Amino acid sequence: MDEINVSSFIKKWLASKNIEKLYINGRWEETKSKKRIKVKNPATNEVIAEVGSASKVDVEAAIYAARNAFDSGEWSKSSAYERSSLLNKVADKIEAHLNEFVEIETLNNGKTLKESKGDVEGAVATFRYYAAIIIGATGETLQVGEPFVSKVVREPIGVCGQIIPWNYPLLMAAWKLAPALAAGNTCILKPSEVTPLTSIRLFEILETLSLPPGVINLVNGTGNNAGQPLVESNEVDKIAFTGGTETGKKIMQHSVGNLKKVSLELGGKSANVIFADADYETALDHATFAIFNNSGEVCSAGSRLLVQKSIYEQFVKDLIVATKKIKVGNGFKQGSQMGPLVNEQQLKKVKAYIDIGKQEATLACGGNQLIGEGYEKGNFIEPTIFIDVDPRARIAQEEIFGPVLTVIPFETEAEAIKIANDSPYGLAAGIFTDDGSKAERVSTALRVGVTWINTYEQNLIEGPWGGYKESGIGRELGTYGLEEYMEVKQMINTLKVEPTNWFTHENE
Ligand code: TXE
Repeated sequence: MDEINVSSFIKKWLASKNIEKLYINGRWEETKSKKRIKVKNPATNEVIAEVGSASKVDVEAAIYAARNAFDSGEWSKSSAYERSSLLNKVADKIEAHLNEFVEIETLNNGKTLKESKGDVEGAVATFRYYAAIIIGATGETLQVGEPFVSKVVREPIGVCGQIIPWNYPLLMAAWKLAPALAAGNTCILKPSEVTPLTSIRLFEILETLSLPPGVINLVNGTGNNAGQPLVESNEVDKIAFTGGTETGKKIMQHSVGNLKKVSLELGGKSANVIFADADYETALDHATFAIFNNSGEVCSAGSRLLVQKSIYEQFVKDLIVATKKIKVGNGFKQGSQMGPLVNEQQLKKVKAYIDIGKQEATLACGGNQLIGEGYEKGNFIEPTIFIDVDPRARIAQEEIFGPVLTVIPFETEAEAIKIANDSPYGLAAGIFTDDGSKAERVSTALRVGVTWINTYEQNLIEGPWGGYKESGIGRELGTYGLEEYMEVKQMINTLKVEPTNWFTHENE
């Protein structure tokens, strides 16, 4: 193992018993299959742990536990105050163990310590946010006219299967668990088999908070063995998924049995539009951040950079200079600004797209895997830029999910909007301009779930997050994210208790 700064606690923890187990009905359980999944450090490709691989039987046990826990009402009918207080305790505990989470995330995902710290802080904030808003949640009384009284209440949906990816492992667990628990649901979390470690640590911490057994369950395993049984089960009332668009489509197909609620946060090919009147230095800085942060493994990465022709040549030159300065290295190493890709499979996918790009456009910088000293056998790749890209080229249309930027010139505002909207995805977009009205016009015209004006990748817990088109269904975060975990019930009462006499009168 690459042991740069890995604390002795983490080394011991990786060899501890819970790593191999699943958390079901309030206990750490051995998998029935006894199978294991090897978990690797992306900076070296060395195996750092072997986690349990759940089979259908294990997943069914978790579903049974979550079903019973929900139906018992102990959690689902508990007071909002009680749930809020629990979520605040989760936040406190994560904060108290912040450094552990940061190290585990960097070791397992490869991202830099700075990036991991941002994620862990984001997880803390998510638990605190839902702890706060659930206290103020209210229903509605409708003015429907006498003799009726109508009130609208929100209730938890039930058993929620939550399937998360590898790019923000702990943060995605928080985005799923916090609103679901706040609303009173019971949960079965299925982390990515590539990055299960921070979820295991999170459940060890949750265990100390004495939730009723079955309210939270953790099933590690592959998509087919552990994910699909959750999706197919008629005892699961909702699936919340973040991951690739193709997997999202499969999940929709497999969930039809009981018409469970499905929310999907999928891929993207987001446009970042730079107008000539933008603050030049700000736009340049955000353009690199938008694509190269988290090694480009971000659903909302600004992977299509649209630059107005009058500044195109200079902007591209400066972009290349800035990109060449990015220090790629082991996430633990001081000074590393961009870590490796998460695994060999992702590296292979990104390299294949670079090869396609070489046929379709001009490679302006990067394009190579990094090997040799400091890179060991890790999945390191240079930040890569293709320029003069045809908006219809594959590298401008398909999600690469790595540090590969496609730069496209445009002349007019109308052309920028047309190119930006020419995508099967619709997650996010950036707009850089000094003209407030233009920013507003473009923002309105774009078919995406989130727009950023003169900034990029600002994820606000208070606001809705999710995509148009093939970027998904439903929203996370904010009150919108809470609503996704609640059913709406209308309760109609009458001030006059009287029969309708519908069938006892002659037809008039
Ligand atoms: O993702 P998957 P993969 C995109 C990105 C990436 C591509 C493939 O383009 O290159 O997807 O990555 C579980 N039933 N994103 O294959 O398959 C799986 O175990 C139920 C974008 O790793 O989507 C994991 O827990 N579950 C994305 C989760 O789905 C299944 C983040 C995500 O894995 C399943 C990650 C099945 N049949 C990748 N098959 C984003 N939107 O941020 C897999 N899973």
